[in-house]
Amino acid sequence: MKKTILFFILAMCLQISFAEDGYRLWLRYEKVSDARLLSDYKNNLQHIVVAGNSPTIKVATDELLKGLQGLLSETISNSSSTQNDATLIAGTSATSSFIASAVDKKQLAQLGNEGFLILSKTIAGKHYTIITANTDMGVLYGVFHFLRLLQTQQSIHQLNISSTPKIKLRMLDHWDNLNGSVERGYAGRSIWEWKKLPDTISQRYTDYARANASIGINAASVTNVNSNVLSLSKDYILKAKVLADIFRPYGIKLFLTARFSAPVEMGGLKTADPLDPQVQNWWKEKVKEIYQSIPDFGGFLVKANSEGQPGPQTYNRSHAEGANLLADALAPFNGMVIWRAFVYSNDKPEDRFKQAYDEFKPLDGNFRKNVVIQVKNGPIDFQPREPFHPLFGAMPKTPLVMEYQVTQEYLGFSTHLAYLATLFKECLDADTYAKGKGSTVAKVVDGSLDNYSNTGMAGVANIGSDTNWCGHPFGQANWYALGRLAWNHNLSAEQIADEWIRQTFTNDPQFISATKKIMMGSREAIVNYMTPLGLHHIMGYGNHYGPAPWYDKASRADWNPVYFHKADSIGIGFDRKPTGSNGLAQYTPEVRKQFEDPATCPEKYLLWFHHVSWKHVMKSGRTLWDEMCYKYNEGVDSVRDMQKTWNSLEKFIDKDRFQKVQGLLATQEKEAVWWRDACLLYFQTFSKMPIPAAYEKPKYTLQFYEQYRALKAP
Ligand code: BDP
Repeated sequence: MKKTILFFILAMCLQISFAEDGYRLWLRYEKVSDARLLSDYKNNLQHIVVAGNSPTIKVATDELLKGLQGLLSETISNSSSTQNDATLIAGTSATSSFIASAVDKKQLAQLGNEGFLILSKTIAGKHYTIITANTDMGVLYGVFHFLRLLQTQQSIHQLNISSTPKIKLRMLDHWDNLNGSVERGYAGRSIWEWKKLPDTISQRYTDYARANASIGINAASVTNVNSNVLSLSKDYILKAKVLADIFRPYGIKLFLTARFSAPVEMGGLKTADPLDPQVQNWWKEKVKEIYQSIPDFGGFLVKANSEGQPGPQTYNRSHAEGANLLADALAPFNGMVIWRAFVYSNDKPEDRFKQAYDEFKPLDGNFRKNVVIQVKNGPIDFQPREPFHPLFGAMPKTPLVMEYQVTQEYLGFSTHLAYLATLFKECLDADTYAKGKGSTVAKVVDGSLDNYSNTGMAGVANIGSDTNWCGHPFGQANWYALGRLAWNHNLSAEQIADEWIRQTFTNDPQFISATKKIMMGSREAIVNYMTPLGLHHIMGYGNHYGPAPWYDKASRADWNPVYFHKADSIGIGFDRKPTGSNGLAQYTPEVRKQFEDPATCPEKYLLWFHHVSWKHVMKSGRTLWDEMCYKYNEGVDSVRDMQKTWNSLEKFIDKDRFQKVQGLLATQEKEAVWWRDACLLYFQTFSKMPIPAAYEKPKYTLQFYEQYRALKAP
């Protein structure tokens, strides 16, 4: 069926006003402010045809209608008209004979299942815009991209866009518990209302799927990696089915976390040993049951033998044996296992930096074809800055999926403004030297270095039931950036910020350039006032909020900040050279050499790898201690600059969001000072050196900060 949509231009423009509460994310479709462009769009987008009748095409049609209605500010209605009237045609060669004859087959052949083309064509003197793909899902991605062009006020003449995702699995991992709480979630409760499912269906599920599709995200694991066996029960499978049914037209596959001990806890077996035939059978039956309800179920995401989670090692089996057990059960249905490398043992005194590599590197080549290993960007744990994880480049026979943390567990929750695309890119651009110069992490993750076909990039979601989804209005940018980078990691952090600002706020050039400056510097500001020069994991114990470099009471050594900074009267930093833990040995010789020599180690990583004397002379000519004072102060100053810049932008945007960001920046400034003063006072007890007179003096004593609870997160 071909659907033709005709625009009726009303004399009166319909003004629909929305509260700027952030709910609409980057899909606001406000009227185009540039009059010339608006009239050009109106002239060229009078008649549209979206060919096909699948649920995905229905979504694409609705989206185009909604988008154009908002952007052109015209009332739009569907009307039956012939394709000849159309100036914008979307569909596949299978659903549109016009497209079949107008589009080069060779161009289409390069698109795969998800890519799309957006083309300007003049045929018989008439100008057409064509959005096409090999699948309806590709068409939907194309529609979203086209709307992005309009929202960012770009010309729609001479379009020749061919876009295919560089990464296959583009995923959000929700650490959401079945009781509605969200582990490390700072934007309200879980959006999944498990108690009310399957009978009550929140509109938010559709809005979530739509937002994800608009940035290319095609997979979601909806339950916490610290998993509850109940999510595999019959009742919960039926609840999950409702979500999967909603996600399907948007091209999103649902994944669940699997608790390794489920055969015991749920199946009543005596063991969960992966080599036990009864255990194997239990998983086969369970998987079959899931596929009966969710025929396109994505598979399992598994955290095993880490931080108290059950796993194969409980039965003296390896991670490969554990992963393969689930992989064999999923294989007949094309399901996959995403097995996490975030593993560290309770009883090994080994440097945590080294444990994932030690565990997984020897298993390279032992995993089934439908297993991928999900590796955090850095070797410790989602710190404001980490060097890249040494596993990248070290497992040529095993696809490695990148795991980022979008939720700001270690970067000030949803109170601090942190644009994370710069962090994501820093890791992707790092050179592993696995196959010589240019073997970047990006090439490992997109499969081009080692020819992986199962590629993936995942982010731990920052989404919750807050009206604006992510708590901080700028938190949305990180969800957006994850999707855009997973689609095309060649985009720069700046380009992504630019797109996001235009769609989320305004196309005003002054606002864009000022806001981009805030965003681009925001993560570095946090690094500076929390953990400069390679310090890491010195946050509050448990909640990971606020400074607690002095903390040494945790039951495990490596849950204590003192374990990570190792400050003493001589200096500070974690020696990971052969004289220390030798964690550096896990990198290729080229990388190791660079980090091993304090003279060539980038100073941003210095204390990751070296225990450095307080008097060590830095590149700036300052001593390490003075440099630390400088960096902590620089962090605070950056936040103050961000405030100043933001305050100058009031006239460009709505009051709601302006004031919300203004308030959050005020809190961030206080907390940056808290971080600076607490850390400098504490480290000063070792350095015994003065804070240079040019800097603000700490307002309180170290004792005060050690007992400080007022700003502590719950
Ligand atoms: C740590 C979090 C913890 C997660 C863990 C993980 O503090 O809540 O369960 O990561 O990734 O950073 O499994």
